[in-house]
Amino acid sequence: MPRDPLIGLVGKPSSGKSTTLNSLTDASSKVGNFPFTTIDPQRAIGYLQIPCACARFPDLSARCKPNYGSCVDGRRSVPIELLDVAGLVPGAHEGKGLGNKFLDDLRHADALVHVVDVSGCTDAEGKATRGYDPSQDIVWLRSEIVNWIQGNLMEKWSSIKRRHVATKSSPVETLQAQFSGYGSTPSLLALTLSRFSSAHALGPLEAWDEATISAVVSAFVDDKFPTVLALNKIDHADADKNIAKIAKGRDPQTMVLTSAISEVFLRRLAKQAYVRYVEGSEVVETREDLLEDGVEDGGGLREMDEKLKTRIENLRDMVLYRFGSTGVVQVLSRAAELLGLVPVFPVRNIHSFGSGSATGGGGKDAVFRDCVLVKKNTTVGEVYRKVMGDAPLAYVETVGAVRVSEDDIVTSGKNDILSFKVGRA
Ligand SMILES: Nc1nc2c(ncn2[C@@H]2O[C@H](COP(=O)(O)OP(=O)(O)O)[C@@H](O)[C@H]2O)c(=O)[nH]1
Ligand SMILES: [Mg+2]
Repeated sequence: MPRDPLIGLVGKPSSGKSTTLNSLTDASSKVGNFPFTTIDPQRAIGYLQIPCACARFPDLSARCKPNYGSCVDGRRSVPIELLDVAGLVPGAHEGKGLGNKFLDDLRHADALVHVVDVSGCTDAEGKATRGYDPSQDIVWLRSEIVNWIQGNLMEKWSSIKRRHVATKSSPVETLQAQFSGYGSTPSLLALTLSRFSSAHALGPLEAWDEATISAVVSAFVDDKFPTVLALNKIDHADADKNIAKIAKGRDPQTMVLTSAISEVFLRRLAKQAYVRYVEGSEVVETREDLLEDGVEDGGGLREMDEKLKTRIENLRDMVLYRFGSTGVVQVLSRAAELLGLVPVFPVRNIHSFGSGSATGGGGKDAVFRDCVLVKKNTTVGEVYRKVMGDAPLAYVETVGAVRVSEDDIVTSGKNDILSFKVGRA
């Protein structure tokens, strides 16, 4: 059965992992008691913003009442699990810091967010300094992961080799036996190995030298752990030159500029009724702004003292107007894009899109109560087993009561609204 996708936050101490996690999980959109809210202190539920299925049908938005998360004007916040992988320092794979403990946590992650302190005010160990070059962190952190996996492999390499030859296994079979603990699949490994062109042919596995093994492990890490860089602390004056250096020659899709502390601050002020803030946007309104716009009683917002007003002004100038937002919400969207996550909307009734029950507080007119996130290339049948377990499946319908096959790959906008009929066909 496919697991729920899990996004791991990595980065050296004091880069801002906990702040980023808090900024993403302390959402006002958190309604209902999500069952996994307190699995352990490192795990939390963030909210991924996606276009909701209700937006495709006129007049349905008002009746869209998610069981978990929220939906505002067709923008839906869907719960997604986050893991704070703390304690990563140079030398971790040899046991420095928390050592292999966090590397073991990593196994469960589908994508990584590497939180980088771009202010240059913390060194590789996370100690306070000035003028540190954060592009180094990107290099060493990745090599820690590669070295960890390679180290585990090299320890057993001679017996792996012997078994490979004796059982006449394919390279994918042999590697899958070694890498399944990191969440590999045969198709992922086939993809990884296909990256080596005939010009850089790998040759038979039993003849691989250490450099070849290293290249294979490195390619596997890229495929298994797609990574978004969250260049954090952009509110700091030293950030600009460091960002420019890191951005050079990188795919911009894998990079987001963030100020996690600003997001935490804005959400707190909104909760205390000092501002109106649309999470993840550049829109912050104070009582004065609203009064100016003719909103009665300033929208009921509270008066701020001069100090607080100045902080808001600075935050607008340094972060929101310069970068368009605090960036943290985009971090999750980017990670979801890298993973190719597809939101699927299981409904009881394919005509009304209702759940057919009045439980859960949404009323019996509520539509699109459920949304599950699945990885790309997931089939309709796999979604069924994830949602309904082992019960026998009679047939599946999508919009217009059109039958869909269990083997169809779910695709956004095509067959992502599904009604499962339990029983014998
Ligand atoms: N200036 C600035 N400081 C931040 C930002 N995010 C986190 N910090 C500060 O960096 C320090 C370490 O943050 P923390 O989240 O505990 O880092 P962790 O060790 O990676 O979990 C704290 O003092 C935070 O207040 C940010 O966006 N801007
Ligand atoms: Mg922390």
